[in-house]
Amino acid sequence: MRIEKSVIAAHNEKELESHREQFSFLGSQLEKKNVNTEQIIQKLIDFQIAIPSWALGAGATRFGRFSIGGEPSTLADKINDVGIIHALTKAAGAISLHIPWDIPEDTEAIKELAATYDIVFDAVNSNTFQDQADQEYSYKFGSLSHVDERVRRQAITHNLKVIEYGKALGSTSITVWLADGASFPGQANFRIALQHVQASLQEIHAALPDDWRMLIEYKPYEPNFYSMVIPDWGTSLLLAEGCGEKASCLVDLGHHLPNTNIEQIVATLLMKGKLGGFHFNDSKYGDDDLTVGSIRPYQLFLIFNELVAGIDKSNGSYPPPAWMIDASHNLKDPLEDLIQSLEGIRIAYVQAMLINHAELESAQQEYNVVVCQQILQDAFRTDVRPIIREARLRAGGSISPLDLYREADTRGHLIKERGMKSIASGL
Ligand code: PSV
Ligand code: MN
Repeated sequence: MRIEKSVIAAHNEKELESHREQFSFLGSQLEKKNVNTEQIIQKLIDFQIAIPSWALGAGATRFGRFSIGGEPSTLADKINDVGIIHALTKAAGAISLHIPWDIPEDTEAIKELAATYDIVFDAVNSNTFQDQADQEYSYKFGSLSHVDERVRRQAITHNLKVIEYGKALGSTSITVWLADGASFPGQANFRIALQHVQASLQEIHAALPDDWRMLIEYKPYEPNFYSMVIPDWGTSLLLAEGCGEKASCLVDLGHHLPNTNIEQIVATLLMKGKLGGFHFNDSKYGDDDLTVGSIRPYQLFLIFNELVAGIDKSNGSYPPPAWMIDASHNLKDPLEDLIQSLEGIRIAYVQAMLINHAELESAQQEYNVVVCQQILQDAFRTDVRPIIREARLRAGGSISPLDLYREADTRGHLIKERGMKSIASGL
């Protein structure tokens, strides 16, 4: 199923008058504060977020999985689903593949299909956290950190193969996330495990094409519960620096212990030029993979404040991080959930762009704590949704993507096409 431009235009027509009123009111309010709304809209139109190929079907907890019907069971179906999201939002012009869940059999045909939806291929992800039917050695006790050289070799070879798939698709980065670690004290030698991972990553890094990046993702626990070999941003940075120029860190919002100051981590990595990628989601306790902005929208806004400030300060010398949503959907229709996540991300981004950094910096210089807070909260409490709707409208998307998704009975059509029992590969 495709959402045709004419359907979007007809739906927009109904909403146009009310949208224009809201946008012009907000525009005049912001003008008084010297905010350049036009510039913000352009930045928003350019800001594209990748959809992970594994988040398009029903997720699961270890207690159960509830199918939603019409799930995409092939890579082509997954691209089609991202195409629907992108047609509606004009914010998701990229897909991120996880290998071997999504091995493209006919790369050219897949690329052509993606191009018809205006979708490019973002980071490719390797998977050495599960065993595959045809693999010789098990990853039960680890992969790049394993004590057995043959297991490490197998995992390195897999990563090199993932780079080859990525090259064929036009990706320019690989994300490495390791489940390696230990669930019991004494189970593993911390130093040896880290040395193995460093050496393995160096080998993968050496195989990267010139214009590629390797993004090293960290996570404090799960699936291992006592220690992970790459538990935090510090270890990720240490490994990235040990690899070289093309290696950097990937921040997944769900991969922090409760109350960690993620915005400070973001600022530090940006300062070091080592923030390479971002996985958006939201959480209350752990790696809950919930809809972006559903639990802690203020934290997301503070993170975007650091991103906007850090990237702007670099005056274009800093390649923007690879942006991706990494979520899982147990209760909602995944496409609706992803549309909500995109909205949450874009709201935080626009609010952060409202902050007058010169004013904030001078208030910081004077330790004017009250004004500092005021500047941030004034931006956070602005309802910027009319700007987001305007950006979507100008880019050819829908003013109200979620409403149109439902009115067009998109899930109903997908169920008719694919049946109730189709299952998406992934977690
Ligand atoms: C691990 O929790 C993670 O965040 C990594 O990015 C994986 O690639 C992804 O989720 C899917 O398991
Ligand atoms: Mn992730």
